[in-house]
Amino acid sequence: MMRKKIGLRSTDALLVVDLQLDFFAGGKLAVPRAEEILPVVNDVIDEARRSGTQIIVSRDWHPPDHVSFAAQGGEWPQHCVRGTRGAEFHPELRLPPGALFVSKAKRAEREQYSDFDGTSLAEELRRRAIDRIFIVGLAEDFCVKCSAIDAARLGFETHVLRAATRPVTREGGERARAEMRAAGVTVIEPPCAPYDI
Ligand code: VGL
Ligand code: ZN
Repeated sequence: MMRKKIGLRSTDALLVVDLQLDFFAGGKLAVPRAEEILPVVNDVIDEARRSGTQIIVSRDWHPPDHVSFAAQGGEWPQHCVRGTRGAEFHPELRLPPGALFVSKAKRAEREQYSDFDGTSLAEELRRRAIDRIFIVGLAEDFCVKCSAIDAARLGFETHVLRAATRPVTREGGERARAEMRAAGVTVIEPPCAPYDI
């Protein structure tokens, strides 16, 4: 499918959030319809590569006793445990050379939904004079939302591509979009119709 171009520039960053096997069908914390975004994400990565846009790829990278896991009293099944198959990137994701990688939620005692929380990502982006961030990936109502709101608060012009993200729950997605917009994030609706979310 041909999709409309975003109009990426060399002073933009594309942030690809947590496209790891555990968040896809058959994984430990499968996000409904996550598979649908892979071709869209790959198209956006292609555009970013052609535009000289810095690509950042994040991953959820938990120790086996992370505070967010049910056995520790948290709200999630055990997922994305560092070094396990479920923590690997989806094999259809076309990971580009030159991408910057961010691993997060690595400490047992702390949850970290945002790619900016406790990382040097903001400084890395500023050092590269990046002023706009485009966010894709999973999940819209957790790591995408928290990363987008942090990015906007840190002063970046922040966009989330709705065609390239999916929420854990539909209601969570609706709330997330409202919260993101309230924080000044632009939620870009799917560029090509029909696109059934
Ligand atoms: C995420 C739930 C738990 C995410 C990570 O990447 O959005 N969601 N851990
Ligand atoms: Zn997690």
